[in-house]
Amino acid sequence: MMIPLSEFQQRRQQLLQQLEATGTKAVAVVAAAQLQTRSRDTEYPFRQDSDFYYLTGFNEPNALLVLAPHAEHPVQLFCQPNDALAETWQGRRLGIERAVAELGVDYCASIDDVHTHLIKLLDGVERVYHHHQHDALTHQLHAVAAELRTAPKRGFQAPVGWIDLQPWLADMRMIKSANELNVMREAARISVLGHQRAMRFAQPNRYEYQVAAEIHHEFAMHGALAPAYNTICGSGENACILHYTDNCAQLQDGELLLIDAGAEYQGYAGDITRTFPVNGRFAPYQRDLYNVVLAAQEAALATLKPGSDIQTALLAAGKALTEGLLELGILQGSYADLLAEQAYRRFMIHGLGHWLGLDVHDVGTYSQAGKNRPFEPGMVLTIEPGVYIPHGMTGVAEQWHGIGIRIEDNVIITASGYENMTAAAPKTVAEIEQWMKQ
Ligand SMILES: [Mn+2]
Repeated sequence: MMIPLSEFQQRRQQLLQQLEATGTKAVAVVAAAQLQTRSRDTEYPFRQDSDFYYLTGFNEPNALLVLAPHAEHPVQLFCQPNDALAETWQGRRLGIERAVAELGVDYCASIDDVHTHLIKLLDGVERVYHHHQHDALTHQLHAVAAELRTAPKRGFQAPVGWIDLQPWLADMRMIKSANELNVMREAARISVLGHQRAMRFAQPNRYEYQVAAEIHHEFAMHGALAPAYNTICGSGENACILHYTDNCAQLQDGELLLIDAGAEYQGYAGDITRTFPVNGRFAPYQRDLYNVVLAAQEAALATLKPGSDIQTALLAAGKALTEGLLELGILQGSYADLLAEQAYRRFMIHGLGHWLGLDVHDVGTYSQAGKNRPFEPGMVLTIEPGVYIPHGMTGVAEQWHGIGIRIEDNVIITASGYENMTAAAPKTVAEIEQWMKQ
């Protein structure tokens, strides 16, 4: 399961056409990610820039893609040349010749010579589209422009328009192709396996990081080399810390364990959350609150279809949460008032979901012309309501304190509704207890 070369070429063609459609002489420049130091001379595992990967499928640092519709070679890549000694130390490189053949670009040269090439490529260009948030690239392009500006007598003309490329790529990446959806189904499938394994493994006295290690092992055994983001294994009150990644506590009998973990497969993210009892059996009060969150998730999921939007899903989830929390006495008052003042928001401070793709919190706008962006087939998002009641929360009976529950699935908007890619991860109380008994 892979994105074929033709699809990467098609994406570059689309960008070339958009550049031409500006009616100006315009180029786009996209940089690869750089290695990040972890400690002294060791680095974090390399993760490619998502936009660069989306356009190239190329997984090396120190590379630059230039799209120049007016140039003799409209698609140009600059990358690390083959170097026997460097490759012996640091790893294999694709190299110049193979880059042309395997990545399907029109022209490739060494990244060491990129400045000279950029002088030629940017001379006489009116607009440069690039990622404004990439400081190193911005700096590099401005240095090229500065040089062009100093030599008008040689006929050089520096670009005058510097435009952020990110919105174009965000729009492209938002609607997933059939190939992307297949890769994402695989990321989802592997993510489900990780959660299933965690449920089998968890028991009192084991540690949160040991549960995380089980999940990562399962990911690797199914071809996902890394998690898509730092795995969250929060037992007891740790579940109330939304981005808890310490994962250092020992699991206690009687607590719930919240796991938010997803595999990265071929660059695409899975992002599942499940909450289950460490000892395999929900206490009655835990089950009751769990079912409130589950009902909210199901209510939100039921609204998903083309033309609807995330606000509609949130409204449905909010109603279910208000109803459920009122029934349990966690909220008190009239349903209508509580709903109107969004009283449930005290227990769920985060959003209901987010776009999902190459980035776990994927690119793409959530509103359009001041309105929520309507769903279209091929959009992928998470639906993840939660309830969190940390210790000391005033106005809530003490039996609820120290409990955090979130349930998250990954869905594709289809022509008629939605497809839940992560439905196989045990989710109802009965499914979870059954699974954990095995
Ligand atoms: Mn998420």
